Amino acid sequence: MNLLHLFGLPPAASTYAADIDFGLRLTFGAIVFVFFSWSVYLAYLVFRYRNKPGERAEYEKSEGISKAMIPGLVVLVLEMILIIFWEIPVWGKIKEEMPKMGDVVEVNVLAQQFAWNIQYPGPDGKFGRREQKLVSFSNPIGLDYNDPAAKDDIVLANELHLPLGKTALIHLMSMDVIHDFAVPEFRIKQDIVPGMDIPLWVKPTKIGTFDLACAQLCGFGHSLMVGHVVVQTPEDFAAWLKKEAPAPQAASSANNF
Ligand SMILES: [Cu+2]
Repeated sequence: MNLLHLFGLPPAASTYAADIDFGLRLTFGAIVFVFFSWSVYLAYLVFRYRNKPGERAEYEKSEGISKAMIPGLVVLVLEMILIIFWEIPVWGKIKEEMPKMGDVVEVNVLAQQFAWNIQYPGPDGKFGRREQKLVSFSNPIGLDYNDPAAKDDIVLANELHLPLGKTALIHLMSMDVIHDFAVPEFRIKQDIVPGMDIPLWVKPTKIGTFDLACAQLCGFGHSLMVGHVVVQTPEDFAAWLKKEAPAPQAASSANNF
């Protein structure tokens, strides 16, 4: 039986999911080991130094490192090794090494109370200008259709499509309060802070539909803020993009709102 299922982890569907899972298992294993060895040691001490007739407690001043501190120091050293040689490199890979522009799928994710707005730049590869005063029911992200770059943009609600095996660069932005982009299968959880464009990359490794949840209590409808991530083959993704592309006249009529 796969131990991961015991921990209730969902299937892993991104290139760095295995690194995160390794960390989870290592941390869990280490905690189990420390807990049981400490319990045995504690039981031994309770028995060894139990109250006996005619014996009084002794207190001695310890200077420097005493023997009793050794287990704590061992744990400290192991934690330092874990942080320096595992956590920092993995964190750096995920959060600092942003993919090079060019062969990536770029998409804007604009979170709002209580929905996920998804914006693809369209064939021109450029996101259209957005302006807050243009936000309306029919134009939830305030896209400025006078901007030529906006004409072919694709705007969707609660459905993020990504191609399999291709790096996606996701720009996380909020239109109101702090939200959090969480896709458990990708092992991603990233806060979205108003006024910031927070880049996040992911390379999906599994075809499927995964939940996109808001992991930051963001208001009354927080629990309803659920979207989906649909991972498709690159061919299906390209066909889907083509199907979703706005017709030129649709773009100009949207201008009248
Ligand atoms: Cu939210």
